[in-house]
Amino acid sequence: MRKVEMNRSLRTITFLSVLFFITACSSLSKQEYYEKQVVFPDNATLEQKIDMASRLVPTKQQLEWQEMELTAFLHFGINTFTGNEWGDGKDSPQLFNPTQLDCEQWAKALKDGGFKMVILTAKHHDGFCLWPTKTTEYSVKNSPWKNGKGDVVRELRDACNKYGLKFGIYISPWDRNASCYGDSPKYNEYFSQQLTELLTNYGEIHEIWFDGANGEGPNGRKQIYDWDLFLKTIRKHQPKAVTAIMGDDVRWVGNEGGLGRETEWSATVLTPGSYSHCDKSNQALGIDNMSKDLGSLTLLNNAKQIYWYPSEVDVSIRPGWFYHSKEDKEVRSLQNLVNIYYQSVGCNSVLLLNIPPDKRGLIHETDVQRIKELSNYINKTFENNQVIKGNKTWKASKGESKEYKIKPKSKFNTLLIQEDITKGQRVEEFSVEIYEQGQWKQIAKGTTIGYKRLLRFADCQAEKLRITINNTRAEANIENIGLYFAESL
Ligand code: FUL
Repeated sequence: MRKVEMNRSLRTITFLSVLFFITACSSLSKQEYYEKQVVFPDNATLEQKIDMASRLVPTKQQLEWQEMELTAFLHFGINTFTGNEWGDGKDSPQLFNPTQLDCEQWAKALKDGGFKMVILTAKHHDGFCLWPTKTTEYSVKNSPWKNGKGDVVRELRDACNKYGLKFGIYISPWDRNASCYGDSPKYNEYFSQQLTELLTNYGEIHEIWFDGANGEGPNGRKQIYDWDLFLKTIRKHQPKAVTAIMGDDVRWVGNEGGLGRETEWSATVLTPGSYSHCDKSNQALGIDNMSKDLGSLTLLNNAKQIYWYPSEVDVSIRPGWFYHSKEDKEVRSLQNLVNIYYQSVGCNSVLLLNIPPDKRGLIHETDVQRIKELSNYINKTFENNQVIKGNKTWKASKGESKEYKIKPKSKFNTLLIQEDITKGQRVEEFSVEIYEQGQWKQIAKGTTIGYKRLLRFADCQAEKLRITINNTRAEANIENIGLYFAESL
C-alpha cells in the first residue's frame, strides 16, 4: 500500500516537473518584442531597461524604409527661379516657368543612380505649392508653366510609378506666404488641408518630411503648430507612410553635412519633437537631435522610455539645397559622395541625398553623371562577397567569436556587418581580426552595428576572418558578414 502510494506520488512529481520544464522552455523561447516605443516601469532597474531596450523593434514600414538605404531629395520650386535658398513668400508665381520640365528624366536618373525613393519639396518655406491646391493662389496654377494647368506632384508621382520608385513629400509647416500663418488654429487647419490634398490625390505616399522651422508670422505673430493634428491627418490617409524629422518614424541625424555617428542607436532615448512631453523628456536627459550620444547605457539608466527612431542623413550634392547655376562646378566629387555613403548607410542610417532640378526642369547633366558614378561604384564594390557563408545567421553572446573562411586569394579593405533588427539592435562593441601568416591580427573595431555597419581599413589578404562581439545588450543576431574590395579614389 505504502509502495503504491509512493509510486503514485512519484508519478505526480515527475509529471509536474515535466510540465514545469515544458512551460519554462516555452516561455524562454517565446521572446516578447516591443514595436516602435516602450515605456519603462517606474522602478525598472538598469538591467530591466537594457533587456527591454534590446527587444525594441521597428514597425514594418520603418523596416522597409531602412532597407531602401538610398533616397533622393528634390528641392524644386520658386527658389529655383529666383536663386534664393529661402523665399520670402512674395516672389511672383509668374517666375515659375521651367521650359523643359521632365519628371521622367528625374526618375530615370535617380533609378539609374540606385535610389529607391524620391522626396519632392511640394511646398518649401516660401509657401509656393507645386500642385494646384485649393488652399491658396500661391501655386503652379498661377504660373505660366503649362498655362497654369500643370501639376509637378502628379507628374513626378506618375514618373515614379513608371520607374518603380517610392514617393515621398516634403511640406514645410513654416509658410511665409499664407496670411493665416501665426493665427494658430486657422493655419493648422490650412496646413492639414494641404496635407490632406497631397495624401489623398496622389496614390501611396511613403514618407512625409517636415521640419520644425517656425519663423515669425505677419505682425510678429507666433504660430503654434498642432503636431497631433498633422500626425493624425497622416495616419488617417496614409497609415503606411513614415513621418520624418518632426514625425515620429524617422529622426534627423543632426547635421546637413552627410555625417552619421560612429555609434548610432536606432533604439534611442530621444523623444520625437512632435510629442508634447518632448522638451521635458529631452531636457531631463540633456539631449537634443544633435547630441553625440543618443543611446548609451548612461542615458538609458535615466530614461523613462525608449523609441525605435532611426537616423536619416540629409545632405545636398551641391552647396545649396536649391539649384543655382553658379554652383555647377561645385557638385560633390565621387570620392566625397562615397565617403558620405560610408558615413550614412555605413553607419546605420538612410542617406537622403538632395539632387535639385534646374531652371529647365531637368536634373543637370553633371549631377546625373555623378549619381550614376556613385551607383556604379557601390555596385562594383559590393558585388562580390569574399567571406564564405557570411550570410548564415549567427546568434552571439557577449564575448563570443566566430571564424569565417575567406575565398582564396581575395584582397579586401571593407567589412560589412548587419544585425537582424527585426529582433532589435543589441551590439555595443565588436572587433575584426584576420588570420595572416600563422597569427591573428586585429584590423578594425566598431561600436554599434544596427541595420548596417561598414568599416574601412588598409588592403588585406588572409585565409580567415574572426569577428568577436565584445559587448552586446542581449544575444546578438548577426545576419550578414561580408568582406569587399573598394577601389581607391
Ligand atoms: C531645412 C530647410 O530650412 C532647408 O532649406 C532645407 O529644406 C533642409 C532640407 O531643411 O530645414
